[in-house]
Amino acid sequence: MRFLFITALMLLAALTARPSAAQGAGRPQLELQCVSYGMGPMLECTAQLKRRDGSPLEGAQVTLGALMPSMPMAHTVKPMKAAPTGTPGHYRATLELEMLGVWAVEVDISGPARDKLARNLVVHECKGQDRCPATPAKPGQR
Ligand SMILES: [Cu+2]
Repeated sequence: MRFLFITALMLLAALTARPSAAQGAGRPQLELQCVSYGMGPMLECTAQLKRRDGSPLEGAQVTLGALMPSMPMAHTVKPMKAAPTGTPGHYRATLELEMLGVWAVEVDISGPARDKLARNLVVHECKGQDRCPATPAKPGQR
């Protein structure tokens, strides 16, 4: 009986320890800021990546891509390798989109962390020399 109890305790400890251990290695946190400009339109995005502990995720290989959730297969936007900006954990690339509207921008991360994250953004028309921030799409907005 005592043996069973100890086994159960150890099992419980293993189960509860698992999530925090996974979080330590865990998924990076992404903040994605994009601006559109010009014809295309072009979309310049800066992915700001942090580890779970809040420190910048440096030395990662980051690739940005985009697709239109409402038009699967309709677009073939070339994925672009994002370059470090000089600010730790920040990576930037410019995508050539084919139309305005809601785009899912995908952030592919490898190196110290491996993950694929995406954000749905509304890419607005931007006239002349302006640069216009892409805004978060509402849930279900396409
Ligand atoms: Cu489209």
